[in-house]
Amino acid sequence: MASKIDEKPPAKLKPKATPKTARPPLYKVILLNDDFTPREFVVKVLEAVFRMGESQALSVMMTAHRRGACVIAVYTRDVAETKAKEATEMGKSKGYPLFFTTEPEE
Ligand code: TYC
Repeated sequence: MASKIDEKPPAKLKPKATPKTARPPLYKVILLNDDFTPREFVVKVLEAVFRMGESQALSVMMTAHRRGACVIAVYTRDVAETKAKEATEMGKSKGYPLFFTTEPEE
């Protein structure tokens, strides 16, 4: 009777070209400052589209206001682009130049 000890070790598997653990590339959504969109409206958009609480939305809006831009969140490419477009559209529908862009994360 063959004992466990005599069994051949499992054949080595070829490593996959893309390992199972690979994560999809992520994209930042960035809020750009402008001189016309009312602060309260920017806060509303951040709450509605990016599910922020009021205090986080206020602090993100003020960072963009003071520094010119603020990274809001990181998502897969599709989600980042959809949210940036939706948020930009909310401003556009009110005649504001509010703008959200996306950029790949390093
Ligand atoms: N700078 C705008 C104002 O003073 C407010 C604002 C803040 C607009 C952040 C855009 O991303 C922005 N009314």
